Amino acid sequence: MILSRRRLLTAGSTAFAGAVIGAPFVARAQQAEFTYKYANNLPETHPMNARAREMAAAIKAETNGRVDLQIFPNSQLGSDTDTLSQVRSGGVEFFTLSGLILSTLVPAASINGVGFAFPDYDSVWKAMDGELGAYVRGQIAKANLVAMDKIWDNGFRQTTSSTKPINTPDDLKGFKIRVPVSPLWTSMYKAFDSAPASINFNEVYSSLQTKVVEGQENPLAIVSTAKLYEVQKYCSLTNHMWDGFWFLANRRAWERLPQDVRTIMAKHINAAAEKEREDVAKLNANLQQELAGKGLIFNRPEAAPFRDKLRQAGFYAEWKGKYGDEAWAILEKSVGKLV
Ligand code: X2X
Repeated sequence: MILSRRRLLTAGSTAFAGAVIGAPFVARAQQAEFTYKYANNLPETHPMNARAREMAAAIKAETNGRVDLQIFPNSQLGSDTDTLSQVRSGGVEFFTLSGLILSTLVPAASINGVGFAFPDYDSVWKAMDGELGAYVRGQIAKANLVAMDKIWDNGFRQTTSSTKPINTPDDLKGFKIRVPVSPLWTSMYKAFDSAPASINFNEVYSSLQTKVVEGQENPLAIVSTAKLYEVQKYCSLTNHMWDGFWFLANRRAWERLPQDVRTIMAKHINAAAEKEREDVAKLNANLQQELAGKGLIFNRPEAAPFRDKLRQAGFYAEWKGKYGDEAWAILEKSVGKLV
């Protein structure tokens, strides 16, 4: 059958129209229903941001594009102190923050950072995924923030210096050390008769470079990814504190999300936390050789003299009084008697 040119064009246009109208609507890149900001203070190369990027992609996929979680690493939206204000006001919807810095708002949140308390990762996760973590999340909820169930890992903190290794508590006397903005950090180094300077992380590298401070303390994964080895000479494996990051949500922003979206997001955020923990523990266990290759000189001091000095200075008794008997009892269940 020979179709006239007119018939073909008519048929073609009808077919085309049918194809467009009848075919399932091919979604343009669907505009997200919820575009939320997640801020953190770590370098893009830190496992936290690698896992966060995976997490954001998984959330977008499982919500069919309804949620676009935008990641702002490296204190891009402001210092920790600024960003804590923003997550409280809703300027950002999510923020990962050390409980020790959060303690400026939620005092109990620093309890996992009590000096020389946790001996190893087994005791850390038993506490933070158990009774102590639940207690702290309950306290955080009273500040109108939501903390996801799984805390992210920062690691056991080590002491770096441009002037000398730290072998004994006496080496900390007069030591000009940067500490994050947190009453517990300041209190601990004052108990060692050091000279602690409270500085947000985004100013640490320059403070070390200009010798405003001699040293700082952080897990090896941070010393490496923030390139602190470029401005430090010694690294003393003091293991003086375990520190983590609560994945915090602004309550109003979190509750604006439909329940099914919240369930999907919480699942992927907590799964990312558990993968990040594995990454960080591996990094912290294997980085010493790499950092020594970059010039850092390592030593491993005994912990007992430091713990004895804190006890003699009344540090543990002071913080037992600040946290209260209930919280302190939960901590000692995990780490043994401290006072
Ligand atoms: O500020 C620090 O030292 C850091 C990056 O470890 C924290 O966020 C607590």
